[in-house]
Amino acid sequence: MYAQMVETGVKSVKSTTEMSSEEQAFQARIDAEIKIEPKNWMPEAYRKTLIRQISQHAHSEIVGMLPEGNWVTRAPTLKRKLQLMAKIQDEAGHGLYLYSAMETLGADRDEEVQKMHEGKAKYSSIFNYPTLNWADMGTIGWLVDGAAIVNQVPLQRTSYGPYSRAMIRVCKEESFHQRQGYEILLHLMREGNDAQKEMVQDSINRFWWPVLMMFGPSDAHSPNSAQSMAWKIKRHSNDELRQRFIDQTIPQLQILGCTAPDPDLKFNEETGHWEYGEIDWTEFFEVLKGNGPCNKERVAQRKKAIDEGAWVREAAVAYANKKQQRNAA
Ligand code: FAQ
Repeated sequence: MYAQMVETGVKSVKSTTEMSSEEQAFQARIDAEIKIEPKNWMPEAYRKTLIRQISQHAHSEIVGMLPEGNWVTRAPTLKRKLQLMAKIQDEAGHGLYLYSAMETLGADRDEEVQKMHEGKAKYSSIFNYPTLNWADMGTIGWLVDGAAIVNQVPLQRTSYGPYSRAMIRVCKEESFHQRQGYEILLHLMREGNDAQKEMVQDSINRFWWPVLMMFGPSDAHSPNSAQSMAWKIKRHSNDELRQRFIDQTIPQLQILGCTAPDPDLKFNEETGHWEYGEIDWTEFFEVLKGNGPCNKERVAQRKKAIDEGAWVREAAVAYANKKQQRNAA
């Protein structure tokens, strides 16, 4: 029941007695696991929270194409190049489903994209880190898509219908990405020379902590979690999902024959979970403020793509108008 979740975050959640009758009926629908659809009544704050989360998620998919796009021309074989291009195209598709889901809430796509370009809307912190070697393409698939799946599998059951349905397809594709990424690393570790193996370890060392940050601030510092869990937008807390990811990833790391750059990592026999060291939250919040290694470059690249694509959009609109006029004649 939602009232039991109130402790989870730092923003308080309305009790049933503080709710209007409309809000009570809305919450009862959520508690009964009935999806909220675009035409149903919803509190304005629910709509705004969803627009915030879904738009950030969409921006992440679109900006997330850039670090991998950096390696398309340098993929080691034709097969790897084709796989990488297909993966990047999938991420574009995810961005488009998500923008469409967001539009069902009455938000305007151009306005939301503009907010991201002006630094007023966030996208996932992970995409502000550079991709320095080929193994990064494996690490992104394995760890970044892997973390995205752990976060997104519960979102398949999120309370808003269009978001939940978009997540079902996205998760299927992300699972494939995770496997192809892991296969790149396994191949380098099993068939590669010493330099190639070192490249894998170097890549894991750079991405490990930023990937753990993808799940968001710790529960004690997550302002949105309590309300989002009460509304069943989020099904699990940030720390819960981070722990789930670590527990499922360490055995895969061991199979690779690599290590994590965390001296405090140890298995707790009693709890059955891996314990991990302190995350550098100062770094996380700096990245969120726009001061990560690649923030400026990523936003500049997205703006340039939008500006340079203006003629394509104008031509498409002109063509659509011409076709409409012809049909009317
Ligand atoms: N980066 O109160 P909370 C992918 C912000 S998709 C940047 O805990 P919430 C696929 C948060 O927005 C990756 N900002 O917030 C792919 C909030 O700021 P606000 C994206 C972050 O929303 C793979 C503030 O901190 N996935 O990788 C981050 O309840 C490979 C306080 O945080 C999604 O977006 C962060 N890591 O929980 C693509 C999944 N964490 O808005 C290409 C959907 C937190 O109040 C290649 N989103 N913040 O100003 C979610 O599940 C949630 O929004 C969380 C954050 C869990 C990310």
